[in-house]
Amino acid sequence: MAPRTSKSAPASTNRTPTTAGTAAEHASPYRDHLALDQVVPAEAATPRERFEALARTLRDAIAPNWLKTRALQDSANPKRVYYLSMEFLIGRTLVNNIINMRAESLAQEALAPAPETTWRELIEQEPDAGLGNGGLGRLAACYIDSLATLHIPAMGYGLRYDYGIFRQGIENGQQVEHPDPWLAHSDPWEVVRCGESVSVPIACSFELEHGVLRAVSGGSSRLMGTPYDRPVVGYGGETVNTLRLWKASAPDEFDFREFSGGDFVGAVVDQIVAESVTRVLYPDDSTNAGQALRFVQEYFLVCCSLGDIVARFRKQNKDWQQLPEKVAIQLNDTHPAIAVAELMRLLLDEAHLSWETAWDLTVRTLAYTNHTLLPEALEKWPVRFFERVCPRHLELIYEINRRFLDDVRARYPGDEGRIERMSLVEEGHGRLIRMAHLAIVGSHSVNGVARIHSELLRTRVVSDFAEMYPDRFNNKTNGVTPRRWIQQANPELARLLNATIGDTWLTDLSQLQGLAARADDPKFQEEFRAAKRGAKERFAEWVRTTTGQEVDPTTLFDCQIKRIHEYKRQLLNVLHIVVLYSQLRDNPDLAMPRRTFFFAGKAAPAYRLAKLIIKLINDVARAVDADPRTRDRIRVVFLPNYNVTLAERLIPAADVSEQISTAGYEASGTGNMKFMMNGALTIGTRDGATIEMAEQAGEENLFLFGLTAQQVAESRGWYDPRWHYENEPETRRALDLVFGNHFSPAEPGIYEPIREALLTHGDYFMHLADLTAYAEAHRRIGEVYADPREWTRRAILNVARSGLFSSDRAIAEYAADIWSAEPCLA
Ligand code: 26W
Repeated sequence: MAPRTSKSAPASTNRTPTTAGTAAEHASPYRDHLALDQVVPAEAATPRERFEALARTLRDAIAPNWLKTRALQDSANPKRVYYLSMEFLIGRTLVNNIINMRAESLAQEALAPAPETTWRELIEQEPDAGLGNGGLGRLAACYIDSLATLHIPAMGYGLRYDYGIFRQGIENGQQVEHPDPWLAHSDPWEVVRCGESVSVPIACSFELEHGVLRAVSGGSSRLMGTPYDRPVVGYGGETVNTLRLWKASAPDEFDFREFSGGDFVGAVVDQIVAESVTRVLYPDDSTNAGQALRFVQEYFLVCCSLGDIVARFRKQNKDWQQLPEKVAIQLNDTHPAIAVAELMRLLLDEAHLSWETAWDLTVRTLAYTNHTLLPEALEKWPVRFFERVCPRHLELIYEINRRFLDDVRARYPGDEGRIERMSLVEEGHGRLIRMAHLAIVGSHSVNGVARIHSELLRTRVVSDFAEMYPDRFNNKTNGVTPRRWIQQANPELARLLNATIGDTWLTDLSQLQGLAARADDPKFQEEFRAAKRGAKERFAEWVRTTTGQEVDPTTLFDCQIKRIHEYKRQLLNVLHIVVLYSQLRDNPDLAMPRRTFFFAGKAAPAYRLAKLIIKLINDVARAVDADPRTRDRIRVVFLPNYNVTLAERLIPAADVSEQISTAGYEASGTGNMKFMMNGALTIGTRDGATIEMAEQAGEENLFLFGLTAQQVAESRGWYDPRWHYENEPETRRALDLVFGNHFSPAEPGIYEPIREALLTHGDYFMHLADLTAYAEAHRRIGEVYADPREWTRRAILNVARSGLFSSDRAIAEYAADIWSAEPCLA
């Protein structure tokens, strides 16, 4: 494996051992890395130096297979899959690579005889790669793991942001955003490929004005995209694919000097301006902020990636007609949808194909996944952005639209309303390009991410398109990788699974079915409970050491962890907690298991109401804690800075998973699946993939409640939240506490915007409509939890029936139905 293993290598002789003889005895690639890269003796290395040395050691083991995978794919010339995404929320890599390389012993030997604490300390050195906002970014990370595990020749393409999603601090109960300089230390996984840089034309130039990037028309410029490659190790380590992230900079010094007339200072400024294109990830989840810099980011990702893809295709194939047989490009939401125009540009302007041929190849190569039904999240870009940045693409989009609308007219003569609805261009004060329409027209496949979501997409959001192109529309229910979300996050459960059903579940999650027969087995139940107890104790210990807060692992752990958004209804959860708080104050004898309610999640920095909900959660937490009647019965904990690593810590410890979105609004959810496979029971609405989870597990093994998507839609006309306030005493009492400043005595009126949203503006997300049913579902939870055998039985059945929600299953479906891609193995 690793090249530098020789005991007589110069490294070991150059070292000055603290104890004579130990150096030769312990010579190892790991020690060599400490000595040669970090230039420290192993005994004196800091945790960070140990982390880097171990990561390098592992990379040495990965590199030969990375090369082999590339060589194999170069010679076999298979169909390749390209996953284009503005976000890859990969989190930490070290333990994941150890697992997928099956290199546990290598890691143990490297560190021996270091104690367990050294190992833990080392792992903590790696920052989370937070290159995403939430579900869409994390899904991309699970999918590249599965693509490699299934040996599919594939590449992820994204941006190498200097600053990932902000670090969330909580001050006086409020969210404060701090920058996340995750690359402050060099990253041991990435390999920069300067020789493969590409050049992206921009029709304008840019200026920095008070730190803000401004497009200036006139004067064209270029951006250079430099690829930074990260190995994506499939389980078993045989296939190592690549995640290629682009960094923006000004073209090389020489060009730039010429461009700026030998103005050295000007050239340096231009360099800074160019680099700001990949400086920071936009932290908006599900609202389209419409910023010009974001538009340039999307354009930059597409141009760099398509240039690269087409160059690779041309190296191995002479005939352009082969493109759809050799290349599948998946668009992760509309963020890279300008690929439709860029691929047309390449085929027309560079390959000189006819329009008809170019269009046929484009549509057969591209496919689009939609991830949200929220209208405010659908991307529409002002025409003037295209005029400034990429006028040729605008010209192409207009021509695509002209031909498309001709087809619509031919099919529906005289239906001008339909033409207006379907046009790629929205007319108004400023014309806008509808990116979802562009993506649908330019792709042969359009999919949603859970059955109900695909159905709503087809029947409500883009029904005109589904009518015109019925064969394009399909569903691909999301999945998550069991390597990270069971093996890595929950080693104790993983050991129990291995001992019970063997370890084939790691690559065939349907094997978990084998647990169902053990659901009533008292011995297995006890082992299962022990694993959960262990995870809860470890989590409580972690909370204590990192935040100083005490949480009691013998209480029921109830968790809602996800982005903060009105449709996800953290507010429903906290209103129910206020109901309980008020009941306990009246009746301290109320029968109910002791509960700890965990919340974690970030709010978009400009989303005022979401930030106010965080503040309310923290204020309620404080009041519950201060009252002796409630303090020992319920606790509320807001865990700051939710990220992939925090999810890995908390999910194994969860008893209850909160999936309580207003029905019809959560496209799929993927956290719901992670909780299920880790033995939490779900309290949830019939929304997203939770519907399919209930179908698998049996409805009786979840706590479903509330309006269905259809009922939500039907009651829009007449729903009146004030009715609930006036007729439901518990609802009224809870709201009166919140809006009567009980939780905010020092800041009276602070919750006025929440009151307005709920009672004046009609409670769009129907919190009050569902509150009573939600409280009733929680009461049922309390009852079942009081019976550990019944609770454990249900938890085991949930794990046993979670196999469908593996990303391996999802990727196998994409490969078969959309990409026609096959495994490529030696
Ligand atoms: C343009 C701003 C913007 C940014 C991100 C708009 C929309 C988004 C995403 C589409 C939001 C997102 O992450 N959607 C989530 O995707 C997951 C993976 O498919 C689903 O499981 C979640 O239900 C969905 O909310």
